Amino acid sequence: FLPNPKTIAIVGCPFSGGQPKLGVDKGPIRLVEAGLVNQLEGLGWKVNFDGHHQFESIAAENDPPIGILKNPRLVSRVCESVAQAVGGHAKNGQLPLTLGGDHSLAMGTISGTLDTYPDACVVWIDAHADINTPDTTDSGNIHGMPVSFLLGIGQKIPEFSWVKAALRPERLVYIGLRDIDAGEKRILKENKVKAFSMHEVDKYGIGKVVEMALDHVNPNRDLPIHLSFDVDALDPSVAPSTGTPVRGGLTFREGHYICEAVHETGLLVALDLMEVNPSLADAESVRQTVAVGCSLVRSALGETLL
Ligand code: HAR
Ligand code: MN
Ligand code: MN
Ligand code: MN
Repeated sequence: FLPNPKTIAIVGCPFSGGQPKLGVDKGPIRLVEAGLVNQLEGLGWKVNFDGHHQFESIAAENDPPIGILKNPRLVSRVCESVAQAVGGHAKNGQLPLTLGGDHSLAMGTISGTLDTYPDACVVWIDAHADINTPDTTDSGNIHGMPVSFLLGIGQKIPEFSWVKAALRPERLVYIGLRDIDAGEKRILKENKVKAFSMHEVDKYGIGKVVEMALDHVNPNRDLPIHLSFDVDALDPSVAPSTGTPVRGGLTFREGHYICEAVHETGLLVALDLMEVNPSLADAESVRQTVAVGCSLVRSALGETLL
């Protein structure tokens, strides 16, 4: 899908408004400081990075909760601007790499991808399904909800009317789930969304799980792929610096294998790396989490072991 010379557009999104913990807005800055641009150039990509996005200008000064949704206008406007950035880069034939920031941002990134590639499928790697609706959320944190907005399920909030319900449930697959709310379990069943939890990773092994996941969303291996990777999919021993760690996660190799296998399809058109929070845990844990974030991105963009 991508023209030569192959170009990555880094969309740095220092944003934390989809959840309450400060510091996740520093994730993209730390990932770039760790040398990500040079690393991707080393893989043969041209890298377009013109600085992190500035969301201060769209900060809503008066943003009371809607229902229990926190920072709703801010999240909506930031995601709308991210959708435009991602969509613009994709339409220019570049591969948008969005660095979060919290996972509410994927409402924007996936909207931008689907606006450019309406047939794209989404591979969502996460401990969480992020599919609560405004009716089912217990926390009111919008980072637990972006998928429901993309699918167009649940109560409609006028402030989010720009989000097209462009994602079809059969074009979505999860890997790594292990912390799903009761309401989310019901939504997954009702909409027949395919999900491979850690149980299936244990049972079949990661190689088979990725094959089954791609067979579901991309049976002929001809549709564009958007890979949205929440670093908390990894086990907390591998990626400790994240806001909602859940034990029993993907190993270092399982996480990388997913990225390598998606790269091997040749179908990747957009990539998100989300929820790195350099303010959580000690300095060595932060270094480790930032390093694994960079290395997942490199694997998805062509780094091989041999
Ligand atoms: N399901 C819970 C909620 O809706 C927790 C969501 C935590 N989400 C993330 N993103 N860290 O995957 O609040
Ligand atoms: Mn840009
Ligand atoms: Mn997530
Ligand atoms: Mn998560």
